[in-house]
Amino acid sequence: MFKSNYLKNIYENFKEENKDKSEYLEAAEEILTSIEPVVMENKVYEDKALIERFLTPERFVEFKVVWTDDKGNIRVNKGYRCQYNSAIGPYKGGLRFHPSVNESIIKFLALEQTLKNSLTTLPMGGGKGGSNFDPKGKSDNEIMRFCQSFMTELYKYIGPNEDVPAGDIGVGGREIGYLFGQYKRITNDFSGTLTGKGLTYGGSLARKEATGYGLCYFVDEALKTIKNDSFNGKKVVISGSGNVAIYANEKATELGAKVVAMSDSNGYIYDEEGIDLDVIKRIKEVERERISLYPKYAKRGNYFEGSRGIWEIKCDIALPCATQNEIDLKSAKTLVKNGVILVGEGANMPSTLEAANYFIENDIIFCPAKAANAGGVATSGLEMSQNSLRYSWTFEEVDNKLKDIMVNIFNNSYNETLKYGKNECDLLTGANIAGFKKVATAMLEQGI
Ligand code: NDP
Ligand code: 2IT
Repeated sequence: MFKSNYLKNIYENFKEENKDKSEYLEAAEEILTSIEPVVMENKVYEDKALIERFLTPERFVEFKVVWTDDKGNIRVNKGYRCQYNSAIGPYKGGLRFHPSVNESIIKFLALEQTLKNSLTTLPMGGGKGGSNFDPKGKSDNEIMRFCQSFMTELYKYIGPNEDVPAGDIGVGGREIGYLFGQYKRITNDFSGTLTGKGLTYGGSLARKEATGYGLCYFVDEALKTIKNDSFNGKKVVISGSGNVAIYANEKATELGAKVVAMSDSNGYIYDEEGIDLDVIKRIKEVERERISLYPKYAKRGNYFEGSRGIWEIKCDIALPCATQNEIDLKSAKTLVKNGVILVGEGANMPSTLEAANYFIENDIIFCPAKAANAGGVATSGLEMSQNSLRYSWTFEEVDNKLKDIMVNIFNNSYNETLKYGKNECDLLTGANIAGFKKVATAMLEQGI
């Protein structure tokens, strides 16, 4: 698979050590494959054991989270924080609460985050954390007690110049509020140690919208540069109906597209008139309910069981915004057969490596997660700046900075794509190389 013996050995050892961690292995394989040409050109990486060092997290903590449910039962979950790389800034990355969370998922996300944060051009290292706690069906009080217990351990490892967590799947504004409250209670320190905070206590305007909006800014720039085209008049399918999916829908629609399908983990809705986003917001943000309610509330559209079926819908642009590995090779083939021209990843690693390669080989513009969804963490970086300045920028100021950052990420990735990619659509190679180079330079300059 690798031409370089150096990378071949590293990958074999990594595989042996992580054979039970499929997501982490997949992310590492993708990155190593992409950066191979620059590793071969720069002997210093091998001389300084840079790749072995890069692929080893600086710290990984696993801890117990004990809490009491509303019936008085004592419940136990696992908590994690992976502090992957601090070469370019304090660790930064979200917290995921989902029953599937384990060491493999946290490490894959932390590794991806390291390159993503580098791409933002802001000074942030990479980290990720979370728990196998399932927020579904829990009362507000249960969520609060869980968050308090989780933070009672996590606070030991984080701080505004050390590690700054934020949200991810299952962690939104409500959870960040409870986590922040407990952090402040324990440490007596009101600081920007978390991002995604509420607007009354240091949160940034446009952070809620940032990942979805940023994804659309990136996609629009890619369409303009590579195909002299835009979102205008395009038929779009978006998986998921959480934070990223909702605001991707909002911006794509504003840019002239028609979003005809969205999903949750149970199934998807199809509405050929274009999805009524107010109905989705009501179901997901207010009622915390299932997307199957859409046809009843909107009085149009249809619901189908099973979330994977969404990729059978004919569309011009597919924006996977739910979770990892939601597009396999079979779904990729269906999308290509149906004429998709661009895939923009709002979720982290939603396409399997086989699927991603299939898109690229078929000249489908492939906007990889670590570049295309970096608007969320970039705006978290802007929230950190505002907290340090003890100041807040207007929505337009933050949104304009976000737009500039996304265009910059596209240009930096695209420049490397033109040099090293399989073709112009291979933004995967370009993003990995652009993100990696900066981290590698910082690591080399800081010594071992
Ligand atoms: P939310 O919790 O707000 O929404 C997640 C959505 O994805 C829900 O619709 C959920 O459905 C669906 N989903 C979750 N797990 C699965 C699964 N195993 N199978 C099918 N559907 C699933 O999370 P976000 O919108 O914040 O995150 C979505 C993706 O975007 C994740 O990959 C995350 O890592 C990534 N991301 C998030 C950023 C952010 O700022 N929030 C920034 C960059 C990336 P259900 O309700 O049924 O569980
Ligand atoms: O995957 C991601 O980039 C996030 N969940 C956002 C992280 C952050 O620190 O805002």
